[in-house]
Amino acid sequence: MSNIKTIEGHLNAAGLKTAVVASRFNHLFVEKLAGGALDALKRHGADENDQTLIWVPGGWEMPLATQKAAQSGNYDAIICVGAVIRGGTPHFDYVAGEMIKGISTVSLQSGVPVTMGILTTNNLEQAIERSGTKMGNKGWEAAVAAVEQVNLLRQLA
Ligand code: INI
Repeated sequence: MSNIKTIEGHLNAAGLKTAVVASRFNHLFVEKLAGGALDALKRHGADENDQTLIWVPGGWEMPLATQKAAQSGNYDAIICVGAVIRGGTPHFDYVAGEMIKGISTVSLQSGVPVTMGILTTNNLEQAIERSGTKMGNKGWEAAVAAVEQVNLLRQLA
């Protein structure tokens, strides 16, 4: 293994310009995810002045705003945070499916790393667990993934 050329991203966020795109729907959870993402960036060396927080109404609106942010050229990476919680109708599937497919398309088409800190849960308890309690904070994890991905892609360019 030691002779194998290995390329991987480091976790130093110094100088990185990032946007956190957050959906207001289920705000109780999403504000924790957004806070977790911003905290992770800061703790990995990013400057607060290089961070932007963009609020969209709901997950449905996330792909277009993320696309605009990616096209602006202002950000090295975009971290999407949101929460879709299953209800009694198929609404969940439409919103979750489109928002996640949409941000993935933005990333592939723009070349800007977009990471996914979006909860798709069956109930409120699962959302609580993943927004800063016993299962961690998915916003924090998505921010760390963004830092790693930016630093990886710079080596692949
Ligand atoms: N938006 C979410 O981000 N999460 C949800 O769980 C959700 N549910 O379940 O309805 C949701 N709906 C709103 C949607 O994203 C749009 O904002 C709305 O339809 C207006 O276009």
